[in-house]
Amino acid sequence: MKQVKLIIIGGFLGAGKTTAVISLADQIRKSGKTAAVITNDQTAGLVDTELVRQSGFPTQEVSKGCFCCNFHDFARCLHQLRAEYDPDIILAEPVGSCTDLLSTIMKPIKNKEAGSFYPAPLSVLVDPQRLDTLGPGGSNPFRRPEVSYLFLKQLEEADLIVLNKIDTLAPSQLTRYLSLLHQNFPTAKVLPISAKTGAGLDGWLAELDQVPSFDKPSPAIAYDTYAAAEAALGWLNATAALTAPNGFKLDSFLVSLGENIRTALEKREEEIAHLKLCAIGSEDLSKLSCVGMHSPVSLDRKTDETCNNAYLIMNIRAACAPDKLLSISNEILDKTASEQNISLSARKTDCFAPSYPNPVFRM
Ligand SMILES: Nc1nc2c(ncn2[C@@H]2O[C@H](COP(=O)(O)OP(=O)(O)OP(=O)(O)O)[C@@H](O)[C@H]2O)c(=O)[nH]1
Ligand SMILES: [Mg+2]
Repeated sequence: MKQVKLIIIGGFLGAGKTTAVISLADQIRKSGKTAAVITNDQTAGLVDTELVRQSGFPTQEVSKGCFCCNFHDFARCLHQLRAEYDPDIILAEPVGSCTDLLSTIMKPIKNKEAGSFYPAPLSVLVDPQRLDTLGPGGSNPFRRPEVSYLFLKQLEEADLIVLNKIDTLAPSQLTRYLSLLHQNFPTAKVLPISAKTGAGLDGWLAELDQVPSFDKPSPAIAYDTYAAAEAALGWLNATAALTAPNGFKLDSFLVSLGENIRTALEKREEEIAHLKLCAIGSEDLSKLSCVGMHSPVSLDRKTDETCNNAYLIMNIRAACAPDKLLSISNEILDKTASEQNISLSARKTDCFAPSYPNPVFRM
């Protein structure tokens, strides 16, 4: 069996990793090669896994914590995909609050799994809006300084900094962000792309054919600050069955729910990192994201479906205490469902702050 290329795509919550993974996997498929995907979260019930599966790629989910703290689980998923599908390439999306991937994933893969897998250069995606306050005299990209620390550490270890969402930028903005990244992270290659339109994907794939240099030292990471950043983020994964005898529109329910959660968090001055909602009907799904208080809610995947029954997945990451996040999301879900005469059942909710990162290997 052949050695499989492993492409790790890191970056902060909402940077566009899942969108990029699906676009790259599509591009790989078009080139006649085969791709599989591993998604990752602190707990089960992932919008991302649903989206990747819908795109038709073999998918595994590591859902009991990040790849680095569950390296053996990650390796088991890699081997399972290789044994079942024999893909040319596996794309893996670590949790968006993870850093130190070079020491805790890339080097362990190279040293312990060399017979089966080889890592491509480490890509870290970035949303240009998060860069607005970077640079001399700039303030922190996040209200909480420890979250800003985590965000900058992610970029610092990248072989490839992938400036995503360039479809939203004017040429002068693009030039400014590129030079900001070159100045702040001189050892990384900076690649402008749009995961949405496909711009720049060929160039990125060409860079991913290079062999990463493992000679460069991993950035020093203050684990206590990294842990404080993760702990500052409330994490909510919830699922529920939705029923309405008179029917309801998936898109409009999702938009109302997203807007209402965003407004409720804003009113309480709680900062969204990424709010993701997905409603799955009998034929199609509707999916919405909001990637920060600077951003509106965006219905990324629309369906005109009116249905009587659907399945809802909510993934919210916000700089908010978990108990507060839980009560806000429950209250808003109840209110929005009742306004649209939808009843809720089989509700499951996990809400917590990620625990101290404790990688299996650190090389
Ligand atoms: N305009 C534009 N939007 C994009 C692009 N890539 C992603 N997005 C949007 O950004 C939002 C977040 O995208 P995701 O792919 O879910 O981001 P992520 O990094 O996987 O987020 P997490 O899994 O929470 O860490 C969604 O609304 C996407 O549609 C892009 O190239 N252009
Ligand atoms: Mg994602």
